[in-house]
Amino acid sequence: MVDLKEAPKAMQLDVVSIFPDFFRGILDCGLIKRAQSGGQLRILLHDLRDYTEDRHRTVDDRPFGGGPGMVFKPLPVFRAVEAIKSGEPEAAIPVILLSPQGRLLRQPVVEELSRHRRLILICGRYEGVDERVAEYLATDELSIGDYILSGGELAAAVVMESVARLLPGVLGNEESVAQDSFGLHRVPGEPAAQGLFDCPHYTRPADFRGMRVPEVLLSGDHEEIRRWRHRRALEKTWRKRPDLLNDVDFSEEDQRLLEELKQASSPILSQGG
Ligand code: 9D3
Repeated sequence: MVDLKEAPKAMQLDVVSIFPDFFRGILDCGLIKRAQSGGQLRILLHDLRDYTEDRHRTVDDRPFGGGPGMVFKPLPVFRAVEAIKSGEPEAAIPVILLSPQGRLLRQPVVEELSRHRRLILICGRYEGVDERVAEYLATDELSIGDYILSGGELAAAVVMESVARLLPGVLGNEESVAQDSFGLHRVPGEPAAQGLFDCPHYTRPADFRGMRVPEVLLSGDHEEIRRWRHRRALEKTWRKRPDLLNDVDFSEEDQRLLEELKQASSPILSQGG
């Protein structure tokens, strides 16, 4: 008999999509597979067509008021979510609609999601989903970035992986320790993704077709290496994503370092943050 109180805390993701097969390869590989076999994650795929009520299993219809394309009908989506929630006494499960109009998925949002015991993910397609789904059924609307996809499936997969790696026990010791071992300056309580970029990494050979690994890394001087890595992390962030630096609380030493870097180089490209 399994004692439920002792069972590992696991997260369950219920995904509603017209292409459940899209996720098969993702569930069977790498970190997400490991999280599932380790018992930290359970992913249930639901075919939206199973929740239709007509003979043709129709999920979409033409938009009221005219215009091109098709819109997901509300009924199958509502029925799917109601069926998934049934058996859950208290229905406080977040219902997340993946949509280009959603709030942007960034690491703090991923952290927030990872604290729930269950999530329901709804993948839209076509021109979109009947607005009543966003207004009355979904508790949250998420986008993974400002570019156009054909549907929410890829976005749901991004949510899956980014959340799975935060579940306790999913990352191996090496990986999680590696995240913290560089002594980089970060926003307290936030992971590297919201702080600074990592420093550059190199492996053997030390000379690859005349492209040499920075000498300091071969020196064995660990204090010198630590300072070099920190400086390069600051520099890389300043050059590639200067917007990220706005969110970081720097020590006085780092502020001096940054001023130096800003004198010496300019951003390669500016991206909106
Ligand atoms: C051609 C229709 N578009 C008008 C500009 C609106 C539109 C509706 C539905 C565009 C894309 C989609 C399908 N995309 C998603 O469902 C989606 C998405 C995305 O496209 N980009 C970033 N994140 C996400 S999350 C879901």
